[in-house]
Amino acid sequence: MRTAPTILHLDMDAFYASAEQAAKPSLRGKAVIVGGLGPRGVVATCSYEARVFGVHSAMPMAQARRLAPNAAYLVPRFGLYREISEQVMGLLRELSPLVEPLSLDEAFVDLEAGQTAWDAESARLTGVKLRGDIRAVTGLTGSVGLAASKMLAKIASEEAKPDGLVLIEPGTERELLAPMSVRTLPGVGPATGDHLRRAGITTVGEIAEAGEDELVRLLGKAHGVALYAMALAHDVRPVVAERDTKSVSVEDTYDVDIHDRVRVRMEVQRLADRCVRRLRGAHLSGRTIVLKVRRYDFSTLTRSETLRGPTDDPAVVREAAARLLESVDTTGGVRLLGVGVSGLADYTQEDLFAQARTAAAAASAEELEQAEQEEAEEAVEEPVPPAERRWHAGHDVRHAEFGHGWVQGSGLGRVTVRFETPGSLPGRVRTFRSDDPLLEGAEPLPLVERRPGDVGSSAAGGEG
Ligand code: DCP
Ligand code: MG
Repeated sequence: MRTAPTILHLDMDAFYASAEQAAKPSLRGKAVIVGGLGPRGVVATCSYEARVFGVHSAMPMAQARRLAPNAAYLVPRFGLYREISEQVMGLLRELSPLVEPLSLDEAFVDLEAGQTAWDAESARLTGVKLRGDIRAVTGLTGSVGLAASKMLAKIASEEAKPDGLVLIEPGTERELLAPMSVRTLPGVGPATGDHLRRAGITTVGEIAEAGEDELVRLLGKAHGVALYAMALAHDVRPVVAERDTKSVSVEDTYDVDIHDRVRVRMEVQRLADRCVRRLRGAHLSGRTIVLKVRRYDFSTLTRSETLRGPTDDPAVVREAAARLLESVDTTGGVRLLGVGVSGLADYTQEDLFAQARTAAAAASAEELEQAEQEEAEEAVEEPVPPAERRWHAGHDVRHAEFGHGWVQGSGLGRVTVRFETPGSLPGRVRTFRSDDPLLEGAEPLPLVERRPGDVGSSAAGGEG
């Protein structure tokens, strides 16, 4: 294990909720809850102001409404969060080639590998500067943990929350871990926690005292040995940069859950086409088609089908993805879909597929181009025709007379809009008929105004 605290873990604070507060001045300092607002919706996250009422991620929305009836309830805007995430990951990649993203708002960085830190002091300075840069570029706060291992760096950032930095000096790890709950350790969920508690073990220190043999008796060889090592703060897992290409995949998260089965099928076809374009772009073909579905309640399924040989034929990938979809129940709504191809070969076995390529398959190349065209057009068009437009709480709108705002609520043929922007003072509310022709959907505005020469302008285009 290394001897300097040069592994950094970053985790943005109340990520989706903070982004919404930054976008909507009237919500700053207030309880904000982001998630599915339908009858079976769950909380994605909430602001720290809402957490004092006991609201937390993955809680049923109905329960959150009972606990915090006066909070602002918003539908997530994944496009916005993804953009912010890219800015943040760009800043991390300026620190090191070894950046391991764990989710949109969380990543490990090996500072030593980037030569941006070599001891406690340089690591702390790098962490402080990073937090400042994140603030300047995104307008949001992130918490930083620094330690000599991934496990401790993550524990440190958790301790630092919200809006802080904690550095764990190498050598102090065991002392620090000892009084903490066993649940702090990675891989200890409710079941293992209960199991240990029945054996009288509730803290990390008690695991260390119990000894490896006892842990193995309690939890079996693999889990016991691993847990004992973690209790002693032994963790030599390296920071791994985004993996070498073992698969090519594309996915989309939807701002609003898709309930309509026909629409789900259409999206899967579109993703299959996009995936094949990527595959062809990289001069690859693959044997295994993978479908990924995340449902309204965050349960995530993957289904796969392996073909006899590798393909880069859009018709074949589409058909396989469609078949896989038929085995997945999507009635509660779908928030993410993905299509991937793995089992890659770096050539196309044209001859193998020669027999399979029918006139239809030949035509599909054309269709593919057409789909591409359509996708490009879609980007500039209103996604939903005005006649059947639905107003989603939290989404941006533009009124021809009153300017930019966001939907505060809607129903009974009315929509209430608050007119404010990230840089404005808290704005006023006005109510319109939901078919008001002067009102239209709008794209999110940047949270921080960009000026040429800002750190942001280099980060925005940053890549690994
Ligand atoms: N998220 C989600 N559903 C969950 C957990 C998280 O949709 N069950 C989303 C919303 C979060 C984001 O992922 O904003 C990041 O998750 P975190 O666990 O890091 O939670 P936050 O960033 O919201 O809060 P914290 O300050 O505790 O990190
Ligand atoms: Mg977070």
